[in-house]
Amino acid sequence: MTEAPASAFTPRVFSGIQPSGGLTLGNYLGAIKRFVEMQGDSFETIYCMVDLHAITTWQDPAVLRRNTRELCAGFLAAGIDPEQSVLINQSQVPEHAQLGWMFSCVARMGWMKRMTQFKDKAGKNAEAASLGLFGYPALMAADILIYHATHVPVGEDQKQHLELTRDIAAKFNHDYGVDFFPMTEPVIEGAATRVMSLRDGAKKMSKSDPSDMSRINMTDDADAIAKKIRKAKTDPEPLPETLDGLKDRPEARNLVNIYAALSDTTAEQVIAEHAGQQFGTFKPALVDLAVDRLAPISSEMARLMEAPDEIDAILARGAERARAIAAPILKQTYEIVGMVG
Ligand code: AQP
Repeated sequence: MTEAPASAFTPRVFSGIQPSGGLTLGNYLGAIKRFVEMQGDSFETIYCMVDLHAITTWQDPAVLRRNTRELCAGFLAAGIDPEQSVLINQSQVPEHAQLGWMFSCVARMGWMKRMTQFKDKAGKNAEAASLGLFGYPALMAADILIYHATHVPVGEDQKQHLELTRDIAAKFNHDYGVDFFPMTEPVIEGAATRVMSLRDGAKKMSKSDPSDMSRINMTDDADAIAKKIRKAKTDPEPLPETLDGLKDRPEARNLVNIYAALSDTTAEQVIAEHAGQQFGTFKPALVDLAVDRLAPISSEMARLMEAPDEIDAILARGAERARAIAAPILKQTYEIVGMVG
């Protein structure tokens, strides 16, 4: 477990997930499972459904509402305790967007143009992408820094945005001659910081991939999980004796990483236990493990989705607790910048 180092700032964890689709195994292993592990005495923990980020690409309102509640159900079912952690949806805490605007004025165009996720998501038609999609990382910096968060557990794909968050904090502190925003540490740890598509080992597993067979959804039942793993792209070779032997075998490496993360061990240990096995043997073992770990989460999610009022009450209470931290930080930011109020 990550220990909080001594610092002038309260050790505080913030992280978020977009309700832009159903939760995937990538979101679970790269983010939510880590969020659960960071709950405890070392940190205050704040976890967020970043609905304002989701609308950087068009969302059907009814689907967005459902996805936000389902994401909250996913957090709870995976083990986030709403008493111990503050659980919120971003739009109920307006300070995120208010600080987001300030940071849009701190971040430089040149920095934003280097963001690879914008290039990936905008694709060939960048001119038609929303201004929000381009400015997204400034709002993400605000999500984190509105709480003076010191640690942010994320998957590998968010590393560049976290570097930008530090750049924004440093420039703000420098421009106004203060030591106000912390240099947030990314926490990118575990065996599955980048879970890849089950159809293409060069592509990240993603909730918006058009192929449902490319991902395991946290709402998939045992049959769907088994079918997707059985059909996952692999190669004809058996598993090697050492991890080095997986260097040029991205699909095989991905399944080993998933196995390691689900069983709370390392890829090295998985190889040590399964060396020489064909995928005809390894895949059924992975199916059993995945069903064992994921089925309780999906059935609890389904149960929670029967009680949307309970979810809404948890989010309303979370917003109250979050605003108690965020409002004074926003007020001080305004004072530093010179707003009369
Ligand atoms: N494949 C992945 N492996 C490990 N971690 C992942 N994360 C996402 N995909 C993987 C981590 O999940 C957190 C939330 O991500 P997000 O939903 O806010 O945005 P994203 O990274 O853009 O996720 P998706 O699934 O790819 O969404 P869409 O398809 O809407 O773009 C982050 O910590 C991320 O690192």
